[in-house]
Amino acid sequence: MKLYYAPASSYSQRVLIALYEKEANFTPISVNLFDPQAREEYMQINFFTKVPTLVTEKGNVLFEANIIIEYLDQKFHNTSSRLIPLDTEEAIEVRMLERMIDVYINNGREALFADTQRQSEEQGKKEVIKAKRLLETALTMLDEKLANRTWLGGEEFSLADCAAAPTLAYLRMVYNYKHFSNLTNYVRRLEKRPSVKRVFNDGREQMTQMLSELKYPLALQPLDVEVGVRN
Ligand SMILES: N[C@@H](CCC(=O)N[C@@H](CS)C(=O)NCC(=O)O)C(=O)O
Repeated sequence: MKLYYAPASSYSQRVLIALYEKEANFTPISVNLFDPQAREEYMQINFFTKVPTLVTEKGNVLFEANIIIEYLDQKFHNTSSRLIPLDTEEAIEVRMLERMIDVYINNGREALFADTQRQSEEQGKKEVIKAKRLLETALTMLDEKLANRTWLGGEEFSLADCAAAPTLAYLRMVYNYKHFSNLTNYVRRLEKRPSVKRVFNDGREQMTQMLSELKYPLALQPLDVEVGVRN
């Protein structure tokens, strides 16, 4: 199995977390999408030029982080951890939570991030306010669920947690969610998990550099230090 990825890419990180949870053997191939030639070559593998891409042992090419994780969960179904529960209701909830993270939290994060790169008089437009409202609705829902759960789907680490880890870590650069206490405690647990720690350590350098090169530079925010976060 080959994984084409970028260390700082949140969607790549979702898949890497799943691979480490499954203790799967794979060949990592880091792709530099900022290099025009590398981009051109990678387009032969993934027409959308997005990371991650998994090439299976049979040579099938899989796009989309969730689909790759679903494949890994079925392929390595004998391992102790099921990233998508076997129970139908639990599985559907895990998938629903992942969608909420992708659609409302990640989109909200992207809208707030884009806003930081605008002149102040251009910031806070209607679309950004709307995206922030949806983001906060999703965070409220997750916070309520986490009142009596260890992980998002319950007591087992799942696909939803693979999605939440990078999304919530990067969200802190542009939105301080410390007032959601259950969520904050959950993120603390999440970031201590060995698979997540490993992925974040490997991605930190590339992300730090990318953020420092922005027009209006940003920085990764540790969970327990509150500096320079604009809400
Ligand atoms: N829906 C895709 C999203 C993948 C994605 O957006 N990847 C980003 C990095 S996090 C990317 O490759 N961006 C490069 C580009 O758009 O040129 C998935 O779930 O895998």
